[in-house]
Order: sequence, then structure tokens, then C-alpha cells
Amino acid sequence: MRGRSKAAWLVLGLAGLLPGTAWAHAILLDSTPAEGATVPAGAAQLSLHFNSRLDAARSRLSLAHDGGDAGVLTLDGPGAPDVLAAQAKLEVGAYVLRWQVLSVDGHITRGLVHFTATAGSAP
Ligand SMILES: [Cu+2]
Repeated sequence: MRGRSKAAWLVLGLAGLLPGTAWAHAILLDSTPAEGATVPAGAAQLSLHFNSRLDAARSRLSLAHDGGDAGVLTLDGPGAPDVLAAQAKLEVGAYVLRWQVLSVDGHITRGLVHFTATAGSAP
């Protein structure tokens, strides 16, 4: 019993020393649309690229239009482990994309991306 719990602590200690697995909160590296961008209204692919792998099942994106309530987006299926993506149909106006992600180190981070949709030149 005693030896067993000692071994468990040793494993925990070693896990903490593995490079790249611990202490890496998810930080947003870049996004589509980018912060402050103007994009054409209509169907859009939203994509957020982070510095670390995410637990997609415990991460979420929501989108608010012209100060309205934020609607939770359905995330695209499994893709790159450090990317969250979703489809949206954009109307003309100001958008706030809100992200909350759980990185593999167990820490939650969140933030906002602001962008504007304008009427494109319709065919
Ligand atoms: Cu962290």
C-alpha cells in the first residue's frame, strides 16, 4: 500500500516535467476573421488558431451580432488539435466572436474577436 502510493506520486512528478504538456494555457495566435477585420456578409468559415492543443468538447464559440445575444456555434468536426472552427451565416453589421477554450493543461482561457460584415458586391 505504502509503496504503491509512493509510485503514484513519482508518476505525477514526472508528468509535470514533460516539456510541452504542462503550463501552456491556450493563447489565441491568429483568427479568421482577424481582430478588427471587415469581411463580406454571407456564409463564412470562422477559425481560431491557438498555441496549444485544446479539449474541443469543453471549448465553445459564440457569436453576437450588433449587440444582440450571443448564439453558441456548432463547432466543426475534429480537425487540427489546436484549432477551433465553425460555420456562420453573417448579416451586415458588427460581430463579436467570443471564445472559451480548455487547453490540455486543464486551464480555461477566454477572449473576444471583433469584426464587421459588409454587403459584398452581389452577383
Ligand atoms: Cu495553463
